[in-house]
Amino acid sequence: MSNYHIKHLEEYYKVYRKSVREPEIFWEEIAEEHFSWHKKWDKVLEWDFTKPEIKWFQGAKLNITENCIDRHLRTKGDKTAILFEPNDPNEKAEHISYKQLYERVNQFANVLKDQGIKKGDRVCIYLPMIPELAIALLACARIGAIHSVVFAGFSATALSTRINDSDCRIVITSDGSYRGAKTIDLKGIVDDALVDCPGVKTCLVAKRIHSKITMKEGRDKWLQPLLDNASKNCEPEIMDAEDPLFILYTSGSTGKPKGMVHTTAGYMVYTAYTFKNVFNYKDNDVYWCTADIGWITGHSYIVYGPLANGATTVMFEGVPSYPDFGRFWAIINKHNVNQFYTAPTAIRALAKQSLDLVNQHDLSSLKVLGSVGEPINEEAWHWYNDNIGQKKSPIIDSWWQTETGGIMISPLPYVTPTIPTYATLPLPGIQPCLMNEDALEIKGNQVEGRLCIKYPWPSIARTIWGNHKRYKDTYFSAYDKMYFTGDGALRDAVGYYRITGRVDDVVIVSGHNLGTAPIEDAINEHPAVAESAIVGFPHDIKGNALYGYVILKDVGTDRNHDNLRKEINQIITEHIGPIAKLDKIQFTSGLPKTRSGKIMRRILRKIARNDTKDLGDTSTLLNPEVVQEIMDNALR
Ligand code: 7RM
Repeated sequence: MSNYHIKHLEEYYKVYRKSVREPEIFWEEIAEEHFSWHKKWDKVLEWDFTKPEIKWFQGAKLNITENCIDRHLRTKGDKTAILFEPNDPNEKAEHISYKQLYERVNQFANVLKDQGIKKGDRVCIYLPMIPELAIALLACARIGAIHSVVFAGFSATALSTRINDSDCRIVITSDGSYRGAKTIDLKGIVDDALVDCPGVKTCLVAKRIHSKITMKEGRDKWLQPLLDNASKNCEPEIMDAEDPLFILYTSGSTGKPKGMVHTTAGYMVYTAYTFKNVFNYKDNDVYWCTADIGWITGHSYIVYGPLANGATTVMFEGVPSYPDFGRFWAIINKHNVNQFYTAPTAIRALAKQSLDLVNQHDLSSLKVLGSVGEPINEEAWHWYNDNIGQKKSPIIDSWWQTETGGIMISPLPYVTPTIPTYATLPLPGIQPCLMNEDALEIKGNQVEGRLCIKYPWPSIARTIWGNHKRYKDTYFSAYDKMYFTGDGALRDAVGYYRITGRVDDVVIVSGHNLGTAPIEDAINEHPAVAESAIVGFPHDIKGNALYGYVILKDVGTDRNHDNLRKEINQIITEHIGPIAKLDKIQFTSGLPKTRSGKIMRRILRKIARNDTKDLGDTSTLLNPEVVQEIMDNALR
């Protein structure tokens, strides 16, 4: 018997040791006992981090939707699979049973087939958090098409870049979306994006807000009538273990977004196993992750991980502040949520509100509280623990990445003793290590370094779509035969990990990873901007916010600075999305540069965070005089 569900700390250590000593046997046992396969694998793992090449369960044949849906039908056909809570609290929640999910996924899969979509084709999904979103992912997986979900907060430019990068044939969207009291014209954004996407022949449109939109003849089709006419049966495409399941874009510190490719069997096994253990999910529990399915957290822990376990997973369309800041707590109360998984930025925003908004609601159903996306600060941890968990629900500070596919370092509830701000221990199968500046491993405890992973795990991304070299350069070149995470971490006296944050030019704003370079590229397109540099600085609610230093062209210097700031943020909104707007924009005559022309961001970061006592070594600067000017005019 495999140790699918770990129940106490000693067992964790025992299982962990086994997973390191005999990783293939460890994963093979889990894969054999908990999933259905058309054919078992010939080899559990083949890997080479120098190429890099990673293959799990090679030779196996399966379809992930059979594992997420079909195999639950006999015992759980009437159980709620997806519990949809609409934006408007007065609109009825929708309980979609496993049986209904089966039918709706198959209908959607048949619609995609009718539109000519085949195994291996890329399908772009640009939808709000409505059931069609989860169903669209599963419909793609049913027929072996590769989904590429683009978060519906991204702009038209960001959308078209992603569509073109992976050469999507079709886009699935809706007429619009609800966001609190507002509506958003999603279809209009898609129309703008598709001007630049000659490869897209079809756009399927779900009706959500019933707004007046224009439908382009020959390209745009209403989804619902097609679904209504489609058969509720669709034979699953039998996939190879290593066939791509999806592409999900994540921003890097430089260049265009990276289309991380996740494959089928390993991703399924790992997300299912970690869901069960990290959330201690029991058969009749109601589980809720507040992320958007546009991010990896939604893929792995709203859709695939929960459904692979036959769970009830809540999908919430709205925002935490509508109709008031008590909405999350009202939903927990209404649906008797047992496991709640959210982000520190949301916790901090909610902690600023009156406690009455919490105390009006009965939160006694809660058993596990999760946190993900960025380091959770001690104050937020305690607020969450005291007021939401009433000190009875363990806080699961789970560290992982789009690239890792699933949770990597995390306490297990009722197993691992927690400490605020610590993600604690690696999950079974995960072998983290810390590296120093000289690329040597730092052994022992009470040490700090750059976080790497030494050994493959089943859900690691296999490549960057269309650019394997970039995959190698980004993740496998900094340290020999290691996956480099881009994060710094420390390991304490008992071996617990605390993630200290990014060590590259990615800033996490409200839980969204933002590479600074693409934002700089966007604002440099403003006709008055000569050059710019963006850094992060700490922010009460967002965790980090963005601070831009901008050099204007001569022609721009007489312009009204406040108007320029608005225009710069407008350009960012158009190129990337409103999440990437700058909180502060300082106009300057120069940027501190080394002789080789590199901007010394370290100095700009210190100025932005008002920590200028020791700027460190500035002797290699070409223009040291500009540092004083920037400090004198810094925005506080
Ligand atoms: C799941 C997700 C990945 C980056 C990662 C970290 C940061 C995520 C935590 C965290 C501290 C955590 N994927 N991060 N979780 N930092 N503690 N529990 O967020 O690709 O969008 O972001 O997020 O820097 O590298 S992601």
